[in-house]
Amino acid sequence: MTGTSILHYSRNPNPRLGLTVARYLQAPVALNFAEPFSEPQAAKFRALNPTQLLPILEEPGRPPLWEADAIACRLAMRMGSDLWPLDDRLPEVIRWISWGKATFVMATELICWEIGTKQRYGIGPVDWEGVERGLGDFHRAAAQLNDHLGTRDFLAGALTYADFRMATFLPYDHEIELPLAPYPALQAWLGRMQALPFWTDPFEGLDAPALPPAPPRSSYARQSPAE
Ligand SMILES: N[C@@H](CCC(=O)N[C@@H](CS)C(=O)NCC(=O)O)C(=O)O
Repeated sequence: MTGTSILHYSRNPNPRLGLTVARYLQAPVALNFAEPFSEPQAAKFRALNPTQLLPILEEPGRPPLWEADAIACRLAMRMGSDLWPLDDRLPEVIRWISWGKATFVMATELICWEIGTKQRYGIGPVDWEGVERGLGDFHRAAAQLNDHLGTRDFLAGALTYADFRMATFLPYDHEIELPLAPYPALQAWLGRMQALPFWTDPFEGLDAPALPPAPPRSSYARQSPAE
């Protein structure tokens, strides 16, 4: 392949996931911090991805690739990495990606949206009923993951992209404060993820402005009906 590939990312969860995987794999891609909804970048990003969302991978001679999972697959293929194994192990990896997105990832995304993103950008008050629903789904999925991870280090035995995907929203836990305490095997797995290169800080050495901080939890604590 000739020319330079470009991975467009931001500090938000899915672009962060794409960036973490690219850096973990040491993929030969230029890393571009993007603001796809701001002028004058919006038109360019609309052309790359009709949703304008990140991450997006531009590769010479190929159409732009968007969706973090597809980008991770592509980069792992290019690097010949078992992070996305192209053999008998693949269905197991797909199973955890698919199950995770419908359960654990979706629950953590909902909580992160209400308590992290909405508050960070002043989009609106916390929908506490939504958070309660998210927490119910979180506990169901976390219990299942905890059982599964009690007997193995990673979801499919060895580390794969399914682990990265399952943990998409966990780097934001300092803001969203998930109730992880009842799930020691899940916490131990998260510790193993945090020990991976670039997991804790995929932005190391990059020119990527910090996200606006989410306001302290105390500033939008849930009001009781009487208040
Ligand atoms: N399903 C998509 C979701 C992409 C997405 O929602 N990206 C959001 C951040 S999580 C985005 O690009 N927001 C604008 C930004 O970060 O500037 C994927 O997995 O890649």
